[in-house]
Amino acid sequence: MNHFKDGWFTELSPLWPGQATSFEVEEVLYHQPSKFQDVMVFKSKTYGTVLVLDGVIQCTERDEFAYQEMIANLPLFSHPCPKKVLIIGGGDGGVLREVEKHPLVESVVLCEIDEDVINVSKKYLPAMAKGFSSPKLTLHVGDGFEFMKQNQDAFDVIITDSSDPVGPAESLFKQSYYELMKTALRSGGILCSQGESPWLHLELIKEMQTFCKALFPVVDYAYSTIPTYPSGQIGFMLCSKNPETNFREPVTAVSKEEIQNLNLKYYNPEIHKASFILPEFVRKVLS
Ligand code: SPD
Repeated sequence: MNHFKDGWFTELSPLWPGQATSFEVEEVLYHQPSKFQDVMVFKSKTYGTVLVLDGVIQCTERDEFAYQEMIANLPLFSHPCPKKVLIIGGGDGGVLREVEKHPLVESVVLCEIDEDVINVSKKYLPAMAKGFSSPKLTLHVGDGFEFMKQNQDAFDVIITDSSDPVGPAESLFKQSYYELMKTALRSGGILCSQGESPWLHLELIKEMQTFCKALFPVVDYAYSTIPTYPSGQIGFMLCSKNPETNFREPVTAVSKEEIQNLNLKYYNPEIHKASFILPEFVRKVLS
């Protein structure tokens, strides 16, 4: 599929038929196939540098924080003591940047299958990739399934920062993957996964919610607004092994001063609570 025309990049995919997002391109900085996918980075006219995998936008410098801060902080501020964190995917480093600065996090493992994504991000997206120099980090290049099979009962929080359910990430939206995360979580552990958009994938979200409810005592769904992703919105599936967890009330409400110190641009305790309030057409299906 050719995504470039007349100086514009257009994000086309069968996952959002009949619609597309376009960005005016200043310069293509990198474009090579990796072992797993097509990897591209371009400088856009108004959204800064953009990372694209298999033709799908993963992040732009302008709005990436709306996703990375929420997928990281919704679970971290729902757990009373999130000491050990595992990130599956997240090769651009943005979620890692958010996780490693959380004061209660002592160690983070990032397990990414595609080393090229990490290297490209270090070179072209340094503000996202800066977490890779954290002393809290252990980097594992490999398959998330295999890693979790060998690391059971090991993590307080698991975050799955994946691309969409086609190609390398397809299996990360399936029940068997959630079963594996359950065994890799310690007692009381929490997971948060990229959960697509209710505007486009409500059936998939419902299906995931159904198997999650069979596995975990507490399951909830939140979302963030982000202009770059299809339909301007992306959701998060949250599950807890602790029946007492209430995702809608942060365990610790981060203060205004800490928000400044942590350099948070999207997340605050109010948006944490509000992100679980769903529009009626979604609430009807997911309730
Ligand atoms: N439709 C694209 C969804 C991409 C979600 N993952 C983004 C990775 C950012 N760290």
